[in-house]
Amino acid sequence: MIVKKFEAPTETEAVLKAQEELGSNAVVLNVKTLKQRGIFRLFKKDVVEITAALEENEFIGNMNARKQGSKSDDKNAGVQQKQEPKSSFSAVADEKIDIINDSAAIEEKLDSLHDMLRQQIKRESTPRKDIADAYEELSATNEALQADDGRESDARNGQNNNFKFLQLIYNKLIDNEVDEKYANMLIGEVSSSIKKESNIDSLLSGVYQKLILKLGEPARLEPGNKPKVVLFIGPTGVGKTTTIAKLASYYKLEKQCKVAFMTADTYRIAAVEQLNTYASIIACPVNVIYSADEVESCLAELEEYDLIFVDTAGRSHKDEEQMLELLELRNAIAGLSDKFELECYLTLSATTKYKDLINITEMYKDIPDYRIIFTKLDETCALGNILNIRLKTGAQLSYTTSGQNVPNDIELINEQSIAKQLLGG
Ligand SMILES: Nc1nc2c(ncn2[C@@H]2O[C@H](COP(=O)(O)OP(=O)(O)OP(=O)(O)O)[C@@H](O)[C@H]2O)c(=O)[nH]1
Ligand SMILES: [Mg+2]
Repeated sequence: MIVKKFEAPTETEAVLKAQEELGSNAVVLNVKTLKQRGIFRLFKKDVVEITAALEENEFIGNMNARKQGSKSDDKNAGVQQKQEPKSSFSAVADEKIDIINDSAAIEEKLDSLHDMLRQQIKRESTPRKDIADAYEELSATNEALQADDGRESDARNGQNNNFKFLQLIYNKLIDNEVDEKYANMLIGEVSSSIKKESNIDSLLSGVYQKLILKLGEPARLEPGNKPKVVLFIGPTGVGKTTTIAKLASYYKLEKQCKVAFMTADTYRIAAVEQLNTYASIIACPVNVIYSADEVESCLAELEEYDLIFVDTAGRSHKDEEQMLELLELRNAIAGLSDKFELECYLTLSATTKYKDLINITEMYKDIPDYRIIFTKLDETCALGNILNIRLKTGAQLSYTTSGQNVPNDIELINEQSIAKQLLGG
């Protein structure tokens, strides 16, 4: 892989520079703003530095195409061109660095990440060693490939293999619908810490650990010292009521908590009936409220309960009036903080397009301190949006649901399993 940094006043200009030099297939691995320091900052503007990369074979192809182009130009002009000194890129290309050409072999190895990471999680006491064990084979393959060609495995070959490997991980993240911005950030962070002695094991371990850190510790619903009001908000049909039923059943039946329901979803009779059905199965009271004014009196009746789950009507994130009503409801509950704790859960479907999720979270940005539940994981195979939304909102991830069965199809978010899927799924 050819890796090079380009500087320009804006990101777009830096990307154009990279494309001019490396070709249109160049991939941006990292974007950084370089601040001017000292006295220069008064006179010079900050510049954007991008790290761009391109596969050797594509680079060689581009170089050949350019050579062809310039040869025919020369012929046409009838001018004998003096041989230009080789740029560092063509020198690299000419050397035909002995990288792992068989990217399919590495892809296959990446696919087997599941097993490797499962082993790592099982033996958490020595995670680094497990990764090395699992990837020993891949490293051996690399060495064999280099030895086969009769070439020495020098430091540059090692570096190129590392960048090639990072490129494959980058592709995996994109396949799994991680936003390009976050994939670049992640790979950029790891690539900037590459050392001479880095190898595939340490890179994979680095990316995996960064993913886990970025996904963060999952936030579990816990009964508090005061009665806790657990408010569910989110777009229509994402599974708010079903998720409430799953959590309420768990806390009532497994944890012996005193559980009650309150619903503000009076837009549809079926919605109240749906909650009543679940409530009657687990024998919990249901209070219905029609506006935020009724919150205080309604909660006064539920003071002796540990958890009061509040269902709300699905809101179109495009309807600002509905969003205001929701905010009023939330604020009315928060206003009773001397008697009740409040925990708010924004419920999102993992099947929603990222662009729509961005709009949805924009509309809920006035609701402070919400946690996120992702539903319908069973209906998608790309989990990139979980990472995207976590990084976009900074909100803690909480639960995931993966089916319609109450109470079974819910679990505390498993950041290790999500990281595994993002890398290998
Ligand atoms: N496949 C799948 N379906 C789910 C999941 N969670 C909920 N559902 C289904 O999604 C549909 C909508 O669920 P609800 O719980 O009514 O959704 P809601 O957000 O309360 O909907 P509104 O109140 O209309 O806004 C139902 O058919 C649920 O069975 C899940 O994790 N996976
Ligand atoms: Mg509902």
